[in-house]
Amino acid sequence: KESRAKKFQRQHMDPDGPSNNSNYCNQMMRRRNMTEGRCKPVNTFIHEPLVDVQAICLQGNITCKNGQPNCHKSSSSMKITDCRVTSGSKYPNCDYRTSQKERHIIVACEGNPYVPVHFDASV
Ligand code: T3P
Repeated sequence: KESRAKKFQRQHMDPDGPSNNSNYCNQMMRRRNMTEGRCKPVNTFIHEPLVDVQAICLQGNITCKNGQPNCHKSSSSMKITDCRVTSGSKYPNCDYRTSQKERHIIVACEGNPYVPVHFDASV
């Protein structure tokens, strides 16, 4: 079974991206298997080295949106792409808007090694 850490990497890591095109989210959301069963409504890809994203877990704890204490905010801003399903999108034809941003990101970390398992927010 896919570990939570590997699932985070599949859903959120794209260190070599972004390809500078408006179809990025349509392609990547399908390629990373987030359009099976339903169109995942919101998903962020991070364009930074994995080690730099893993290092966010060393930052001080903050409270996650769900009230758990295991969230951590990046000390620097990171290159990200937000994918948001369009209002006209109809499963199984998942249609996404692609927006590139530079933001601090907040991730939840778990386990030993203590690594990112959930993307909480960008700020
Ligand atoms: P996951 O827990 O698999 O990382 O909050 C529900 C999902 O939406 C969650 O999936 C994270 C994802 N999400 C993003 O990827 N980017 C965002 O900016 C927000 C708010 C949520």
